[in-house]
Amino acid sequence: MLKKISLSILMLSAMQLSTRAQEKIIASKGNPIITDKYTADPAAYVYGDSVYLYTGHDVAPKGKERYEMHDWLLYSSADMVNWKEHQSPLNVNDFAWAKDDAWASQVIQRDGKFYWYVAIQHGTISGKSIGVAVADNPRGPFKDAIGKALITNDMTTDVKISWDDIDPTVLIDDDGQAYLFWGNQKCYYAKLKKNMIELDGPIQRVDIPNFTEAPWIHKRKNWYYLSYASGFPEKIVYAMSKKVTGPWQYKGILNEVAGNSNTNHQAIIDFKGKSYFVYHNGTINEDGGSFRRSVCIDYLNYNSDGTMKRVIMTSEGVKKEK
Ligand code: FUB
Repeated sequence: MLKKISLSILMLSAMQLSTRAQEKIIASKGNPIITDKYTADPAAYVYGDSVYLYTGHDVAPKGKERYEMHDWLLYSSADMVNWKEHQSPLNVNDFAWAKDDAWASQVIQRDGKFYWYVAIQHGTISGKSIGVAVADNPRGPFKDAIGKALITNDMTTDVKISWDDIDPTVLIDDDGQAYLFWGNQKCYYAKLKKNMIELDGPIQRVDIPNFTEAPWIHKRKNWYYLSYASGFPEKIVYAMSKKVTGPWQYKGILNEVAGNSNTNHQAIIDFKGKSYFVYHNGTINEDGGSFRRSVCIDYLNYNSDGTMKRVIMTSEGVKKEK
C-alpha cells in the first residue's frame, strides 16, 4: 500500500515538473513580442490580474507560401512585457470531426467556464467551420464542447467560397446575451444560447463596407466597435454602433498594412487602465512573412467622442505595467 502511494507521489511530481518544463518565461524586448516561434491571429483575454494571449502557430517552412497551422499557443502576462508560455492547450486533433488548419480563434469566459471558438477545416463537410472547446480555467485543458462543429460552410451561402466561416469573435452583452460574429468576404453574426454552444436564432448579415475577414467585436462605454480586416494586403478598419446588431457607422482605418505580412488580424483589450491593440506582422528572421507571422502589441487610444485613433505600430512595443 505504502509502496503504491509513494509511486503515485513520484509520478505526480514528475508530471508537475514536465508541465513546468513547458512553461517558459519570455521577457519581450519590444515587437514582435515572441521571437522563438511564429505566432499569428492573436486573441487576447483579460482574466483576474493577467492577460491571456491565445495565438495561432505558423509552421510553414521557408518556401511554402501557404498557411500551415496545426495547434494554438497560449501565453499569459501580468505586466504586458514578461510573458509565460504555457503548454499548447489545443490542437486540431482535439476535434474528432476536424481535418486541419488551426486558424483564428477567441476565448471568452461565462459562469466559470472558458469557451474557445476556433476556425478549422471540417473533415467531412467541405470548407472551413467553427468549433468550440471548453475548459474550467483559461490555461485549459480544453476539450471539444459539442463533438461537432457549431458553424459549417453549408450554413452560409452568401459567398461562393469555402472559407467564409472563419475568424470567430464573441461578446457577452451587459444584458447577458452572447453574440458570435465571424466571416470572410461576408460578415455574419448570430445570438448564442446561455450555454454558449448553440445558436439562439438565425444567422444574420452585417452591413459594413469592404469586409475581408478578422472581425473583432468589443464594447466600451456606450459604443459597440466592430474592427475588421479590409482590402488585401489588409488594413484594419472599424465601424461603431449604439447597438450590437447595428446599423454600423464606418469610421475608417485603424491600422495600416503591417510589415511584411498581407494580414494583421487584431485583438483589442483594456488592461490596468490602458487600451491595447494586439496584431501580427511578418518581421522576424529572414523567412518571416505572410505565412510565418509574429504577434505584436501597441497602444490603442480613443478620442473623447469614442472614435479610435489610428494605431502607431512600433518596434519598441508597450511598457511594463505594475
Ligand atoms: O491564419 C489564417 C488566416 O489568416 C486567419 O483566419 C485570417 O484572419 C488571417 O490572419
